[in-house]
Amino acid sequence: MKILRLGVGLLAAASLMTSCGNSGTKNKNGTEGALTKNAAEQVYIAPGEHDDYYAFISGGYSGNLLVYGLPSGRMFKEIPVFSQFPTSGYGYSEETKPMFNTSYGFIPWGDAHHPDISQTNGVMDGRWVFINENNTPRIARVDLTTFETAEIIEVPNSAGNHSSSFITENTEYVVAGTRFSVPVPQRDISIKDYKGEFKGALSFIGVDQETGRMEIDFQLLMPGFNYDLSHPGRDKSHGWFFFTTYNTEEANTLLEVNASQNDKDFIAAVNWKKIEEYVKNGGGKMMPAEYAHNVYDHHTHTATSTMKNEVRVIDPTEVPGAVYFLPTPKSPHGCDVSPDGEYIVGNGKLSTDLTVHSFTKMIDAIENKKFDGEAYGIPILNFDDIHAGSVKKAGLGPLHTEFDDKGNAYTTFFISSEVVKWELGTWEVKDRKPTYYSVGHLTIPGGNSREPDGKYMFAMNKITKDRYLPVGPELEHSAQLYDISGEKMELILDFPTHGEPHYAAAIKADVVKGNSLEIYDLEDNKHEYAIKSEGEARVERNGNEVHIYMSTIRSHFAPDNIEGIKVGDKVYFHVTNLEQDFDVPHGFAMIGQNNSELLIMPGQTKTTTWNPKKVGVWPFYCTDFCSALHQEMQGYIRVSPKDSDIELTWSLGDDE
Ligand code: K7E
Ligand code: CUA
Repeated sequence: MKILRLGVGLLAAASLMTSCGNSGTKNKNGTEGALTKNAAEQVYIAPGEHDDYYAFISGGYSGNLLVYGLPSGRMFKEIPVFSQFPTSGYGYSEETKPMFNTSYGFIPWGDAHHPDISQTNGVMDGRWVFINENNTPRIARVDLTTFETAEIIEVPNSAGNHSSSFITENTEYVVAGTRFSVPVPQRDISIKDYKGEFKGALSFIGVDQETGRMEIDFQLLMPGFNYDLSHPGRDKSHGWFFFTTYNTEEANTLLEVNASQNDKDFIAAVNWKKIEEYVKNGGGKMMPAEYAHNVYDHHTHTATSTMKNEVRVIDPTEVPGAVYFLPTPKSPHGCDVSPDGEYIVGNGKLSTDLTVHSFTKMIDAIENKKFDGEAYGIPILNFDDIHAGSVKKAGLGPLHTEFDDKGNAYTTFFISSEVVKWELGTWEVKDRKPTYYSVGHLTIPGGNSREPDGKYMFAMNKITKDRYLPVGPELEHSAQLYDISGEKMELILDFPTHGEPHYAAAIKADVVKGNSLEIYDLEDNKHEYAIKSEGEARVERNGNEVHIYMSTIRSHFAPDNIEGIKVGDKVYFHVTNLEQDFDVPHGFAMIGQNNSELLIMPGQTKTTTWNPKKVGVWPFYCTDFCSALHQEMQGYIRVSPKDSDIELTWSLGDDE
């Protein structure tokens, strides 16, 4: 890796010297001093100024979604999605625990890969971000008024929910595909019976246009390949969805060898409009399937979880014209569609060429029934009939492709650690720039829509090594921002990301920022334990359950002294933040709590529990520095023995 970097660095330096012909000090990227200064200006956002774009970068194995600004690379927020987050109490508070309910029980962690932003007419509209969980298959929806997770739906009959969560042109569907095929329904069979017995489910999850609510409309039960990535058709190919497959060999052991035998795997082309129609006419069949659907309501500030017990499944061979296989070399990873919907790029990670299929040619071949056999009853098209062109010897290990607004495509190459710019139609390579190091995905704002924005591109790298000050063996990953407005790409910024940044979705800030909420309206707080004023603060005992209706306002809790709690009680703190000013949260933490603190936004109610185990007088306090008298924001709870007859009392100030 080191050798490679030096090699490319020298090349870059050499080309700069010949093109500019001037001398100057060179930094370790091989760029010249004056250019470096220019790059700094390009990413500089003056204090108090705002960035031009939001970037939503997946947190990978952190399970979360990170919000960054571009071009500065500054991080604004970590949105907890699939993982417990003690910073806010997400997944620990009573209100948010139901978000982690699944058919496997409570799952406190997830592996998030591909965020995608909602669209209207093929253009990003900034209402919601969807993101997949790979390990225990789920799709989440983040609301971009609150920047909080609003919904999580489990995907049954799936494993390794990887070719997800991509959005159709009008957010009709968020689509999820299974990476690991599994027995459907799950049952106790030999792994050797893989071939024919295992299925790959492609799930089409409908999205309600008013509320954003998700429901699984249907699952297509495909042959037992690995469905790796996907993208929707758009514009002329709207109504289709494309999925890369590997392991069409259907191997179940040593896949690194056994799943690399076939010269070509497939891109599966799915005509979802046709299947939608079939379903509307009663097609498909309901099969028993257990999966959780969890919804957070920001009026009640509470999530509910519902267990579903059936799902509609479709056998692709029963819907003529619904699915075709496009032969594609060789174990493709990314599957990307050009802004006009004409080109489908298959990034064959074991091929030296990038393969591009033509949607027009595909339709033509289908209409003329030019098939080259079938797999499990699904017609296979002829490679030559659908092939638009190939980018020859573009690099090593192509992974993902994005597009600009000038007819160019940008592909990442993992093995040769570079981004290559090439032209749609001529398939000519126009530029290549090294990435430091081993790039995975890349993102262009609006890149997965009809209207990409050709100003910036950022690469998300798997290896960080020497890019930042060393921090021991475990490093954050690194992203690199390039200016792509000119003929040649220019590296202008490195910035660290948190977790593993598989993919990111980015959008013009103007589309989103005006909708962002500042506070929750206290009057509108419908939480069942909310109080609207200090006068309503109280403590109620019900057997050994104690409910404390507590409020916060600068700079005290009400009540702040409580007596009559006993060892063995289960104490619920229902804390309402009465503030109605922007950016005045209060926190709550109790000594010896076995869960996490709460961070409560203005107008919001959150609940945490505490099991007092020891007799004594125990403090609680506000964890967020909320005013000059924040350190005074505290209280005490007296805990008496189990059999004590101390009366339950509470107080604030002199009203004892
Ligand atoms: Cu990291 Cu999109 Cu999960 Cu490729 S995937 S790198
Ligand atoms: Cu409230 Cu500190």
